[in-house]
Amino acid sequence: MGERIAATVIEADNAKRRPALDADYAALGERLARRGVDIEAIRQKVAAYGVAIPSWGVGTGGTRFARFPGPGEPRHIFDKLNDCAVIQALTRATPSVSLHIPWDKVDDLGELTDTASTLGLRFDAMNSNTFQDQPGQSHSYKFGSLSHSDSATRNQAIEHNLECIAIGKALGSTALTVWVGDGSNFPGQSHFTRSFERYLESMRAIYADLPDDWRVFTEHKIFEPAFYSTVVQDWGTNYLIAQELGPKAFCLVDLGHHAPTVNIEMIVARLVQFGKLGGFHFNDSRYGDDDLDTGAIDPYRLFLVFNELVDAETRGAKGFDPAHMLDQSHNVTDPIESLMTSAMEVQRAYAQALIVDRVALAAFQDDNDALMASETLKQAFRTDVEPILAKARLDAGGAIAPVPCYRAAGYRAKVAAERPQSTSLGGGIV
Ligand code: LRH
Ligand code: MN
Ligand code: MN
Repeated sequence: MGERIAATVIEADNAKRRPALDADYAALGERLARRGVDIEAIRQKVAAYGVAIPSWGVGTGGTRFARFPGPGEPRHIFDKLNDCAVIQALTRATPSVSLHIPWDKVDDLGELTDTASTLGLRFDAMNSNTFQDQPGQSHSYKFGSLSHSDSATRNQAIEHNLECIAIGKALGSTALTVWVGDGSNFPGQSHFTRSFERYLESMRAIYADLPDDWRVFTEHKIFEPAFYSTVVQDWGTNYLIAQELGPKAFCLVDLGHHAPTVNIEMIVARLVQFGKLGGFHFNDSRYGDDDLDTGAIDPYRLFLVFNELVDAETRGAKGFDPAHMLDQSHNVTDPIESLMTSAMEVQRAYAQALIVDRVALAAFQDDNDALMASETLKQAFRTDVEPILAKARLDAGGAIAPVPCYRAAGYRAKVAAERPQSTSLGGGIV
């Protein structure tokens, strides 16, 4: 298709909003200056920040019960890349895409690389998939993959991960994310120790194939699809995996993969402290792995996670270089609008964390002044940093207000005319 979002639409929409933004930015700049914060320094950091879009996020997801496909759903990886390019054009916060194999059919790697570079997109971590059976597959993952009791099934799962690395190498990716659905539904169904030993042995084979400049991220999840036990259930097991495998192995924290009351920001701090925080799958949830839009339910928790990240960045924590990705699934919204909103929420949490008065916070912590320590965080969280985000987008050629601008551009209607209505109604997406 021709121009995805006409530059003239962005310019016209920005022109309307520019006077208000300039006034708001100046007012916020004054307010922050009174707190000793230089707004320009914050804007530069925000402008340099990026979060990867999951290729699977631009389609409509579903629940275990149903899927309600939206208009203009991407048909293949090239449509998905176009949608990702729209998100990046408007938000300037999402320069890369995280692929999922074999959900993304990548037959022509040259064409894929060319398309991505024409669209100005890079490839982030590769995601493997051994939690579903694919047509023609020799061995079923019904009872597990990398930890399966049958070695031929484990080997098939290992081979798939090696293929993901090979594809990623051709695309310029430098990381592999491994999440397995392995686990059990009944007490006694599987032997905890033996299945974890088998998982580790399989992961060692994958690790051995990692190029020198690659990292592997293992992703834990407390439950689902297995409902009694999962092999990689929590950050403790995840940390053990990273320790066992070696220096290129790190833990990935998906915000939806913990028990509802778990203190995720503290897990982040622990993994940072021991040099094993690999990255994030950002999303939000209320009950389980809800995969709701990032910051939709508990933006304060997202801020507290970023508070730990900025703390680590500020004190130059050793080996600190986490990957940032979204991982969400959309049932009732236009996925492009949801992903844009989520990318901006992540950026907002980052900006708010950047303006925390860390000197004051440390002093309150040393004095055991619980109330003022908490208020110091709250002061940053309550600050409306939107003008900083909007200015960063504007300066980079993006939209001051991405969602209204996207609607004004009529992109969804245009692609709906080109892409046949999806008829896939089944549920079962993770
Ligand atoms: C599992 C998960 C994992 C998968 C993705 C589709 O719940 O978070 O990251 O790859 O969902
Ligand atoms: Mn995930
Ligand atoms: Mn998940």
